[in-house]
Amino acid sequence: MLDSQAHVNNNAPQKYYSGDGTVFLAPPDGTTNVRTRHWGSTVLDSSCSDVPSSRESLMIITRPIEAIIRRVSPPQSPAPELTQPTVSVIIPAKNEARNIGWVLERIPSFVDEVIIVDGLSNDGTLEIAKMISPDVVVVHEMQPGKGAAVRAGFREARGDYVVMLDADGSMDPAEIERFVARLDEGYDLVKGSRFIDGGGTTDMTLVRKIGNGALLMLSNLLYGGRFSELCYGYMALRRSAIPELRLSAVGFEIETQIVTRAMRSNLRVTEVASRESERMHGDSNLNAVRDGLRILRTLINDRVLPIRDGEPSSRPQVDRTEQRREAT
Ligand SMILES: Nc1nc2c(ncn2[C@@H]2O[C@H](COP(=O)(O)OP(=O)(O)OP(=O)(O)O)[C@@H](O)[C@H]2O)c(=O)[nH]1
Ligand SMILES: [Mg+2]
Repeated sequence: MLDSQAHVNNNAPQKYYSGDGTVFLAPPDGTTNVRTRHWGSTVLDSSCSDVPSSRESLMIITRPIEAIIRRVSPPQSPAPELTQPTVSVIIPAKNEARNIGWVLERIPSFVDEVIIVDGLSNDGTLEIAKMISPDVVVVHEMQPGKGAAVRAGFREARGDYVVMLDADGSMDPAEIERFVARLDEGYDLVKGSRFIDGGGTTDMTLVRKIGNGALLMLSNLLYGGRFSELCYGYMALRRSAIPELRLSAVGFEIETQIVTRAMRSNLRVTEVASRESERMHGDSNLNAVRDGLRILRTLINDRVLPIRDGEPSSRPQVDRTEQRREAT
């Protein structure tokens, strides 16, 4: 992931540049990677004192001019945040013992919190998860359904950003970085898409493709979006935007409801390319007809009915140990 290293200085943090322009900071003791990001072409990294002097001279001249321009022009994008937004990852899991290890091992090191929302698994999913990531937060959700699990995870998440992905090994956790990068740009909701350049899927039958396409067309028609994807569970949101969505979905219609409610609330929504593989092991929990109908009902209801607050599905038990970053 890190493709080059620059500016080694014993007293200052070490900077690493990733392929997408992200800057990583490693403290001098080398304990962990603390990520900073590029804001446009400016690197917000005041702690590093190794900027070339010719650049410094140029900045002395251009800074006052930039300040004047900033004062007279309206803000184009949110002001850069001074502290690094924290990232929570939510993973709904029901009997994913043979897949969860693969997922957890690939969670990027900049993620602050990983929450597994367990749906009464009886195959050792949690034991394996704890063995691989002892600091994982476990939410025990009694109510069946992916939607109930995702909502329980949202309630428990503490990060500024919340990313959701599946536990079956069909979504690559390395992609989290590109979702987070779009939230950094100011978007409230970032949807993974298998149908834009760079995306793809090997996990969709013809029936599912037709159903997904039809539901997508209806969704764009009803909500005025121009999206390429509807029923895909790799997404990232600003946590501050979640209460506005007033989510109530219980099953696989949760992803659709996140989109319909975001559109109704005029949130800033975008898509990023994502590649979906087949689930690694085990059986799907999705039933194309039953869940397709639930998605259709959600699309129509959310357009015509007033939105009511979603009730917490149950009172899930939560096992929380130390934060991920502290434990590394
Ligand atoms: N906690 C919880 N998680 C669930 C439940 N149903 C599904 N999940 C999880 O939600 C994610 C998506 O479910 P899948 O069965 O993979 O559904 P899908 O991806 O549409 O179907 P496939 O493409 O066949 O894998 C997986 O991580 C499941 O373990 C549930 O009732 N409770
Ligand atoms: Mg799956």
